[in-house]
Amino acid sequence: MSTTSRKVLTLVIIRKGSDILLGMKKRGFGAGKWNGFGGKVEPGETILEGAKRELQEECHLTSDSLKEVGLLEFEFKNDPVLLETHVFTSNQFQGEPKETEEMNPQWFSMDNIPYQQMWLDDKYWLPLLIQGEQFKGYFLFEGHERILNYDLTTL
Ligand code: 6OG
Repeated sequence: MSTTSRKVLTLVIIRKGSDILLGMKKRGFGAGKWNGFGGKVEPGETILEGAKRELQEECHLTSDSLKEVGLLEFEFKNDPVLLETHVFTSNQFQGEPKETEEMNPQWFSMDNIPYQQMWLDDKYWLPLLIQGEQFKGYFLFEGHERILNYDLTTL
């Protein structure tokens, strides 16, 4: 498939002890799924700045110690846009997660992650993040509920 454009996105997974913070996406792309916090990087900001901004906008947390641990490329069959998604994590943050118009945040125990209500790729790479690994991956979707092929490597 020929890709004609790339969108640069961020995805932030906050950890606290043995819990991780996910948000129920209330609207837009991925609505109805639990996911980390993130979105499009805006012109004039770095990818890290975009990650921090989205974390603040979507659940009111701030973190000065986000670490980039993964790079995921998503394509959808018959869609020329490739989503270049930079994955960050941290266990240091300020504030209490708060529901916003975009997301309803909730802590999940790492052994009780709601994979059934998440993007299908998450069950492949989220365990790597939890184990402290760095990773790079590519996923080709057909629609939102089927992966046609994928490739995932730890770095
Ligand atoms: P907005 O459209 O809300 O940004 N995202 C994905 N996350 C996972 N786990 N799997 C996918 O598989 C994803 N595709 C996109 C990146 C979209 C948010 O959703 C993430 C952004 O954080 C296809 O601005």
